[in-house]
Amino acid sequence: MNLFPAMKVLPCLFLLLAVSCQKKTQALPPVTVVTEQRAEPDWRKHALLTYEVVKEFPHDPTAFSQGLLMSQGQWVESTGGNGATSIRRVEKDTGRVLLKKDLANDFFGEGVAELNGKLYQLTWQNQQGFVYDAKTLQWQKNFAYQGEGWGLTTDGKSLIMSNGSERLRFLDPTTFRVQREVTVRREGKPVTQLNELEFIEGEIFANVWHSEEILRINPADGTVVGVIDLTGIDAASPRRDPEFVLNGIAYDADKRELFVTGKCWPKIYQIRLVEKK
Ligand SMILES: [Ca+2]
Repeated sequence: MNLFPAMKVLPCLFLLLAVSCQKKTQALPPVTVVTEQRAEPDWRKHALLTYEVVKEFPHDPTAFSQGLLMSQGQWVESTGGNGATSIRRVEKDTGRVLLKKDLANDFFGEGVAELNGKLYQLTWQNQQGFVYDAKTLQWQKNFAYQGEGWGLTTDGKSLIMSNGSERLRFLDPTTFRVQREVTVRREGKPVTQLNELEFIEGEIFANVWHSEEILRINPADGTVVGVIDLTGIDAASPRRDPEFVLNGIAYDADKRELFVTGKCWPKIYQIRLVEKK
């Protein structure tokens, strides 16, 4: 029996054990867990809110606003009307149109959302939506859906769509399949005519057609958790048409700035939400 190889290996084993034992007894370096706590917005505390105007921005008074969002410091707007439908990028402070794509006369534009470098635009009754490159507005493809298209936003994963009813539909942004739907209920009763949308701090803010209220909706189950009363916000502007109603919510998530406008309103208002007493 030749013990020599074992004799050679044993000291190595002892050495390894010694090292591993030493490692076990060594104090672990302190672990610093960096968690970026995003403070809850103040408005979350109140179910009934109203507004203070922080700043006014120019808005094209011929833009029949059906979808509004903030993208890299610029407005993206989808306008409606047969023969007046467009998607555009607009300079925030001046209202200057930087890029604009007009759609054919038989399309009536509706909501718009930005996700992963693409813009998604709905149409009202065409049952066709469009995908564009978000920076260049270069058209990429069409997509189909059932029923009418009204408002559109995103929670960063799904497209969230209204259709004038009390239902909000969550769509896969790649296949456009319906993932789920929620019924929006205010004090237990379904609310119809849900229009322009914006996903804000984990909630869905929704315009209601012909109303000066914005609803705050829990995306999990459709419950209305709060209401924002915007009565009179554009009262100083000349009202040329009863259809020129509040419609358009945009949010700058980095700066936590909230903006609203309406169809053919001459202004976009940056607002601060305050408790309605
Ligand atoms: Ca919006």
